[in-house]
Amino acid sequence: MVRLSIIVPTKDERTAPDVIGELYKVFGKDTEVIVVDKSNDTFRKELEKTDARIIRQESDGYENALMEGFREARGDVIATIDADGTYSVRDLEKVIAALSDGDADFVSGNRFGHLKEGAMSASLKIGNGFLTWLYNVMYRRKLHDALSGVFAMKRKAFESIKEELPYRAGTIFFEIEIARRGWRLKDIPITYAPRMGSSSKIARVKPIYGLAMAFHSVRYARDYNPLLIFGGIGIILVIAGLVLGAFVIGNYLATGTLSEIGRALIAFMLMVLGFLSIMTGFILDLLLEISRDMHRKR
Ligand SMILES: Nc1nc2c(ncn2[C@@H]2O[C@H](COP(=O)(O)OP(=O)(O)O)[C@@H](O)[C@H]2O)c(=O)[nH]1
Ligand SMILES: [Mg+2]
Repeated sequence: MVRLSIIVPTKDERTAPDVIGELYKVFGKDTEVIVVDKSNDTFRKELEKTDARIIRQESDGYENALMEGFREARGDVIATIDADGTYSVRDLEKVIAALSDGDADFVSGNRFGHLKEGAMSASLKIGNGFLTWLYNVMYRRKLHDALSGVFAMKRKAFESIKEELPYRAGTIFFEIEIARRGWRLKDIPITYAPRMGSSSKIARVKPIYGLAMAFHSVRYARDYNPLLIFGGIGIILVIAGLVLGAFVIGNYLATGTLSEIGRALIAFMLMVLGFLSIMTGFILDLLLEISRDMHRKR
């Protein structure tokens, strides 16, 4: 019986064979290590010298790479670690151990726990912080780092998202899908070291990748947390309507004539739309709650 499967996504990483060697050293020879490889021939040859099973990735991107590896995994626990040498295998061991605490079905490593000097630029820190905050608000979670390259989950949690088609949201793709199905997520502090030798492979332009992540976080929360989305939009519309309305009334009181019919109509419309949006949020929230309840009872 395979108890643990570790998926290693790699794209031209010089450090990959060392990471794989370390995995066998820490977890033992019987561990299932699956490398999902998008490298050129030079790097491929080095990978083939290791004991890991290598899957050649035909699709693109980190998310597809992990999904392909996870689908092949046979372990009761399914985990991943990046091949770029920025994470420690000992930390992956801690993350996997934390799965047995009984309070989470998905555990990731929080890189802000022990962030080494030069491991993350100031702008990436801000970007990661914002995306983690957004994720937490949308999915009502309490992660400290939503974009870790080290995480582990129970097989039953993965089975529930197995058929999902990955979208470009990095680790957040997995965290969104896991959260939407009601599993418990947490993270524990780990060490994150600077990348040595080569630059990031995950996206051509990281700010655009970040925007895609933010978009997906909100997009999928619409089905998960409609009250927050529709309620938030509704409140903004109502406030805009009230401000415009106050302006029209102020003018009327000052001049004694109602000269701004157009503005008054727009203010009224904004408030009605806002009110409808809030009501939509409540109704969708209620329907979602009912459907979750039925799901639970089945
Ligand atoms: N198979 C595969 N691996 C990838 C791809 N993009 C990135 N990786 C690997 O995924 C891990 C994380 O990527 P990295 O460039 O370090 O992202 P960063 O840490 O966010 O800068 C590394 O081991 C990369 O080699 C891809 O398209 N396919
Ligand atoms: Mg990296």
